[in-house]
Amino acid sequence: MLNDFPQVMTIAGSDSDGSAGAQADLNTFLARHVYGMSVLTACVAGNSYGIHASHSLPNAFIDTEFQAIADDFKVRACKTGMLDDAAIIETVVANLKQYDFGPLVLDPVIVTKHGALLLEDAAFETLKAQLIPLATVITPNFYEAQKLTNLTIETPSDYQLAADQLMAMGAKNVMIKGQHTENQTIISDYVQLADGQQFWLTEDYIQTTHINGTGDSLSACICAEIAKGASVEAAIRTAKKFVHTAIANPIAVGHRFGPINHHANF
Ligand code: PXL
Repeated sequence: MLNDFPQVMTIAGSDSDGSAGAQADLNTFLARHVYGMSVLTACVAGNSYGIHASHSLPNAFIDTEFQAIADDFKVRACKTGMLDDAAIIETVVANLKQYDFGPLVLDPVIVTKHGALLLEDAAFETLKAQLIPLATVITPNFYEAQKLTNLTIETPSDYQLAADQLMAMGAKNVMIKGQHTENQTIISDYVQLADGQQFWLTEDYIQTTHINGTGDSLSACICAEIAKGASVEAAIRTAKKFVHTAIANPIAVGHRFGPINHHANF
């Protein structure tokens, strides 16, 4: 066998309700026609009401997950999601340096939209110093970009400043997902690329409670497109549209904050 079907890997937490984390990533990989694998870092007991418990997996086991994939598969691109603590970040960094898993899309997951912490405070410095330098693309939301740069982001030039800082930390390309404030009918994300391009991606804002897994799916889609040979710019543009379609066509699942709809993209 040539092992040449496009293969990707997510390094993320499992979310039991299927709306976010590794489950959202794998749904996205399927929808984008790549073969998806997962290195699980943690298991979260969650549903549409929120997160009820979370346990990280042992570092030695995470090491073995990486090794099992590296020994057998040809991963063309990978992404990170929930990493939980500094020791897990160090394990992930060591494995990314040991093996060639292709370009890394780093989704710096810190806290869920509903306030649950997915990365310990003490892990920020490790994330900045060790993982960001390995990132081909970093996709913070507005809140995560502020936490990582210590900036207050309000104006378009604040977004640019934050992206400059993330690039100075070593990220090659940056997409900062914009804030949505009340009465805003559009939502814009800021993109700054290694080749110097800077642009905004804008879509209509959709009023819905079904947005779980949005950031996970966006970064997973960028990862999938890069694995198939797309440029970073094309991958980011495709991912923005992919997520918009999945939000614009909600499915009735759960009672409260539901998932985006990956089926809408088949
Ligand atoms: O969407 C952020 C996220 C990432 N990873 C896991 C999660 C969540 C949100 O609930 O549970 C495992």
